[in-house]
Amino acid sequence: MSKTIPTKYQRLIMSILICLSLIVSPVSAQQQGDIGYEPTQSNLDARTWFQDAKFGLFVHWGVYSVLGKTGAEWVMNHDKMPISEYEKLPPQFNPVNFDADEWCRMVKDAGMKYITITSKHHDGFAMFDSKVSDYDIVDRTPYGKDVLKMLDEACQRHGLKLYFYHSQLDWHHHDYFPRGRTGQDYTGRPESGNWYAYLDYMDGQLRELCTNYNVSGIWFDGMWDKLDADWRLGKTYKLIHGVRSEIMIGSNHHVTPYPGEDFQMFEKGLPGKDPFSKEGHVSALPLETCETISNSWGYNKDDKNYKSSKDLIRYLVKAAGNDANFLLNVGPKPDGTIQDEFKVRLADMGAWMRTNGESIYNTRGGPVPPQSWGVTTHRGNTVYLHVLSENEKVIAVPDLGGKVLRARLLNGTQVNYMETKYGTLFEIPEMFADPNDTVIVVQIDLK
Ligand code: FHN
Repeated sequence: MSKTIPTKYQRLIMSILICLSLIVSPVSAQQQGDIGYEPTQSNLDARTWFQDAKFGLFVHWGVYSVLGKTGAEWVMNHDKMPISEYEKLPPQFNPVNFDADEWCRMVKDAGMKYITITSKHHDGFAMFDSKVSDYDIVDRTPYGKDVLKMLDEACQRHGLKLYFYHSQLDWHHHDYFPRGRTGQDYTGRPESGNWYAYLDYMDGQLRELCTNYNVSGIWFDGMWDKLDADWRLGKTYKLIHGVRSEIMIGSNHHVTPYPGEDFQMFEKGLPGKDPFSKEGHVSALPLETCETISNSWGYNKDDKNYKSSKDLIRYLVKAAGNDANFLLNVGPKPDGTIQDEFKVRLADMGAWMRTNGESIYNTRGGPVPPQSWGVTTHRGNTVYLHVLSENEKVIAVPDLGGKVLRARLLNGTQVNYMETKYGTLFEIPEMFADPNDTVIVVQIDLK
């Protein structure tokens, strides 16, 4: 019932297939990732922790928040701002109200276990104290402090794990050349550059992030800008795992994971059903789906399209029912605070998780695939039926993998059921139905 890491045999087959593909593929071996990668036990343990954690906060925060307008973190490309214009933003970025402990308290109250925050987005601006560039928060803003270091220390105080979103795509660096689909002529960069010098620069910042911070994973994004380029993934992935093998690597490239990647993410959709996947392939790696509360990742004061707390709770439940984590995003304001519309929804999710978290945390998806009435999660011989369709009186559940021994609600209320040769019928206790998600706890006698 639980998702398995590919066996050595499966990995060997995968490596052979990748090597065969290199014979016909012009892209270098490096592009194919860290061929022959074998996760260490500490990395496998990190994957298990991640899968048990289920729920995290995504944070898109950068100098673009100063404008806080349509385009948000894409405003440079959206408004075709030349670098000379965009570089007027860092001197205006002064998040004097940033309180890392307050963020961590909000995250824990929401029932989240980790934070994934932008160390560098496509604009190329480093939200940490980098020594390989002065285009960073310490050297270019009046605030002058390393917010990632402050957040790292707060996460350790509050028992949260920290992951960094790092953009491989860079609209500022002159050596990001040839250009990809974005960050074209408007930036004012010369029509020349040394691509491998850019990758060395990117690897230099990744080494800083993996060495100087207690980071648990790197969430790459932006390869899609020029997917056929030689991204030298093997070297980068070896660098990261060489610092600490348990640092998990994921990349939002929307194609089948490459060797060296430790988890697979999906954006704005459940695994294999998101609008971006080119191959729709769901791997055997730990899975995560990410979504916004409004329609914007970065701060956009004009975006009032907030999803309801109910929809967000159900998204978390459906993610768990698809064996995936839910990474829910906020875009902090330029002063370092998080808007009330986001905080109230996170608080609502935390209240629901305090009552129902047993059916989410430390579970895996299934045993039955998503149904018309909802999804299931399980832990050992306990199966949780998440009834999402409202006003159901009875639901029919296919084979649960064993005889049903008893069924109840999380509040202990007995649930009547009848086993048939087609599966089991469960009666929903009407007075205790939860419009967000009615959870039925089923103990089964594992065959
Ligand atoms: O271009 C980025 C976007 O700004 C945001 O970071 C999302 C989050 O997953 N990823 C890319 C769009 O697919």
